[in-house]
Amino acid sequence: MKHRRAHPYIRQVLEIVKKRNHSEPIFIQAVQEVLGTLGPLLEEHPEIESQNLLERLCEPERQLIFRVPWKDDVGNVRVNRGFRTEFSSVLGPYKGGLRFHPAVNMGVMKFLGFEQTFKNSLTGLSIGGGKGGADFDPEGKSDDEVMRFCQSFMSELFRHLGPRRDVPAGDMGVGAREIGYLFGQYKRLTNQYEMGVMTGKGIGWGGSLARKEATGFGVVYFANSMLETNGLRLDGARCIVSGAGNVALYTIRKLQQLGAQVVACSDITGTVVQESGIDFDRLRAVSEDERKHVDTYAGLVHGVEFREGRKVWEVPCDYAFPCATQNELDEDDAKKLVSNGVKLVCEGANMPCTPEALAVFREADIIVGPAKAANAGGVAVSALEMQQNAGLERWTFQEVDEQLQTIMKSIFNTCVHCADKYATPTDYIAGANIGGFLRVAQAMLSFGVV
Ligand code: NDP
Ligand code: 2IT
Repeated sequence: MKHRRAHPYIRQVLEIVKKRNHSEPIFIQAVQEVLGTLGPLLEEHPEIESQNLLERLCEPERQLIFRVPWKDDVGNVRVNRGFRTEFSSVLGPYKGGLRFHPAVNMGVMKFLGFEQTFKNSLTGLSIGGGKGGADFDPEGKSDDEVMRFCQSFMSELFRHLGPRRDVPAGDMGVGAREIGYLFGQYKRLTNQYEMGVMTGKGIGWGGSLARKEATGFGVVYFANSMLETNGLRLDGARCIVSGAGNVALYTIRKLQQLGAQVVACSDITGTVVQESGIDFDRLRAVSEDERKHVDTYAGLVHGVEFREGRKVWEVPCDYAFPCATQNELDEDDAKKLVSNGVKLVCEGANMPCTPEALAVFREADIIVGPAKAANAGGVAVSALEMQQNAGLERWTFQEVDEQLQTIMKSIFNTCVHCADKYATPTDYIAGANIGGFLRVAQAMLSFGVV
């Protein structure tokens, strides 16, 4: 492995980042992972150090924290904390999803905003990086409660948004229903029908066809490029996917369309194993329509084994797709996967593998598709949604899907090119970090110290 030793400037910036963000280990993890791969650039580009680009890039442009009061169905007044990290606007308006999940805090928002900045850069499109959300738990909430929460959340956030300022979308716990309530409140407060202010909208009111499918489909397109390059195939392969939400569902869908056998998936209740292959339509209905979990799916479908509270990684497979959440795949999970013969791991979720797990994969020469490249299809199609909104256009599913494939291919080529030039040919992690960084860095240099 070339160039893994930390350069003194990188060490110095890491020390500053650790000190400044000592209560946010998850943010430090994300920064460490990126900065640890940028060393080879420093000799070729001395301006990175002389203009102190790395320290500047590790500090979000703006961070918002706000109170979100709302009333539950029995009349209690509840309070949540809302966030928006406006990380970088050098390549375009802040762009990134909103997450409603009890584990949300500023550190999580910052790690996601940081990752988003590089991811959005990799797409080649004009989108900056941001992320937001709240520590609101949608689990068990009624439709009315979710609506009131979204309205209260937007009553503060709206003043910071705009099609050329900051454009949110969905993430964990935020799908079409929430985007509808949020957009409705934005429209009411501003008295303007600004379609391009949010993405992931409903198809009838400014949404793009294929946005719902885009992240999962993109993950599989990216995996397929890695496989082809390394002389492997999806057709007939045995795959496992963690999660059963938006990204997991459409990863499963595309894997099956391309001839792979998806034998297991999971959620917070546990893992389902189905040797005959997951029944996509039933799983989609349970998860998307009914908002229920894989334990319900297991009760409905024949030939399914339900492993309560267990992770999916113990199920033997050729290729693994972590599509649930950060740090869901740790060192022990990685060792289990390797001993069961896994050949490729492609990250659908943001930062799903711990650094220790990645070290196990590196040691065992497992191909890893890094999240910021592999899951960029979602935000890429969000940018296509913005483009359609700006031009009052409506593209067919096929047109959007074709553009998605082209974008994923181009992201893969960037990763290969940068890995080849600055690391080792299959180090797609370094390739993605470097490729994403270079475009942001060049724009920052052009703008001066601002
Ligand atoms: P969803 O809320 O639709 O789904 C999340 C899924 O992960 C659910 O099935 C959830 O289960 C499961 N899950 C959450 N935590 C755990 C856990 N600790 N163990 C096992 N399962 C868990 O979110 P998305 O599918 O949208 O997002 C998934 C990941 O993909 C996130 O990391 C997100 O940031 C990332 N991502 C999403 C994009 C998008 O367009 N939506 C784009 C790019 C990345 P349960 O319902 O039981 O809690
Ligand atoms: O993590 C992500 O890339 C997303 N949640 C999608 C962001 C977006 O703006 O579509």
